[in-house]
Amino acid sequence: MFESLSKKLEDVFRKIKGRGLLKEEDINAALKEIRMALLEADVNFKVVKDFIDDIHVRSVGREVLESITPGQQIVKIVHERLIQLLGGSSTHIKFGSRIPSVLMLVGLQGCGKTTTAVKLANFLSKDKKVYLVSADVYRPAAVEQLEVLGRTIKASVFLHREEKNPVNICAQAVEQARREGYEVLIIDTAGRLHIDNEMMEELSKIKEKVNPAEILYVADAMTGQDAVNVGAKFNDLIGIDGVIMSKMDGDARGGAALSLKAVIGKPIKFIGIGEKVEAIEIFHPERIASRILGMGDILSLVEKAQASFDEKEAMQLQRKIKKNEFTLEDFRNQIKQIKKMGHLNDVIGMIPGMNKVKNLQNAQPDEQELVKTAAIIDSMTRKERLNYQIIDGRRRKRIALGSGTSVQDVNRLLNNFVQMRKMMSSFSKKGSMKSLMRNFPF
Ligand SMILES: Nc1nc2c(ncn2[C@@H]2O[C@H](COP(=O)(O)OP(=O)(O)OP(=O)(O)O)[C@@H](O)[C@H]2O)c(=O)[nH]1
Ligand SMILES: [Mg+2]
Repeated sequence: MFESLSKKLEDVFRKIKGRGLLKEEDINAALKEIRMALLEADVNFKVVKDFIDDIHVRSVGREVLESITPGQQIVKIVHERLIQLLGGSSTHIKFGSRIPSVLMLVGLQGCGKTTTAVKLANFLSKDKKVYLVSADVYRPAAVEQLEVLGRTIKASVFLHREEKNPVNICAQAVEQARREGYEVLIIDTAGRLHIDNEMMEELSKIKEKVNPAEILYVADAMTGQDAVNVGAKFNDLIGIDGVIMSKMDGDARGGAALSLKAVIGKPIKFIGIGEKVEAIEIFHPERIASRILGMGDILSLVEKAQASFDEKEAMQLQRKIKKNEFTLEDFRNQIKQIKKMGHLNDVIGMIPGMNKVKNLQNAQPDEQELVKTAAIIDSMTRKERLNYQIIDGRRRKRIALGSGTSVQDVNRLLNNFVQMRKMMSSFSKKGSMKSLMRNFPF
């Protein structure tokens, strides 16, 4: 699921992520591709339109275009919007105050109601006493199916071989559950091929009779937009409280999951990810969004980078460099910032332009070297840090001793620093400050 969408989005982002400068045309081109990718993933076209319009508005603002990492900013915006599209944060079942809390599963034939009822019972039984009942009197083996599946998780199933009225069956099950001290009763209802009046009437009657804490619509992810449209009808006709999206392990394109909340306004609460009774998970919008964007931990790195590369500080630094006032103290602060971001090697790929510079200077920034550099600068007096020119031979010896390095190390650092300053001021005169800033301080 989502693989194809994920791959396409990664391709789009690869093109813009490493770039320091983005024009509005670049963003529009990227958004066009994102739009195509979403439509191909079978996301509702209206949902896609709103999504793209919204991202467009957020992306072409000055904060993004003039930031030091515009591509990353756009990935972040898309990520945030995807999370929203998927419902924001995870929503749990509300059990209410009645005992037992009745959960009613509804949905079309074969969408996975019976399997989901047992999965949910298994999931909830970790801290609740759960009872199951089948209200399907139409399909001959329906009750047995629930019974057999229920037995695999040692769940109790209400049995009613004589009663043929689904509403009565459910009412009796509630009574029985109350008598036996069950906290939750899950009703597995009968499915139909299509929504019809008879089905809805029956569900309405059950609802009226048992007053469920929640009605959960089981949506078959494999059926794409149909699952969304059918869900909307269920919601209109009997009202649903949430969705359990089954068969998320299949090769569905993901459009249903991405459209449901926006179209129906009801959250996905769980996902089914296999045929086994354990194959159910709480739905986490942020995790799914990260998975769709193939980012894993990258997002937190973006945040780290943003926190460290304070825009205001960067501007101040830029002014200093222009005036050739960049000091050893500024240098040390930059090293500290880099260190704040965590392990250097993890961060390197994150800093746009870093790879380019790495090749340019043919020197991989070395964590050890950074530590050493910081130690040497720390051993200087403030006066020395603000004016490197006063650091004579005697001072160099003292600094080496204080930092546990050699005079050669101190000499090398000072030479590099002077070189760097020269390079910076020449860069800044050529007007490519922005790209230099992004490569700073290597
Ligand atoms: N791969 C996969 N298969 C699932 C999942 N959930 C259900 N299934 C399969 O889908 C098929 C139908 O599941 P059921 O639970 O019988 O569906 P139902 O909605 O109860 O069907 P009816 O009672 O006939 O309306 C079964 O073969 C299940 O094993 C899932 O999350 N992943
Ligand atoms: Mg069933």
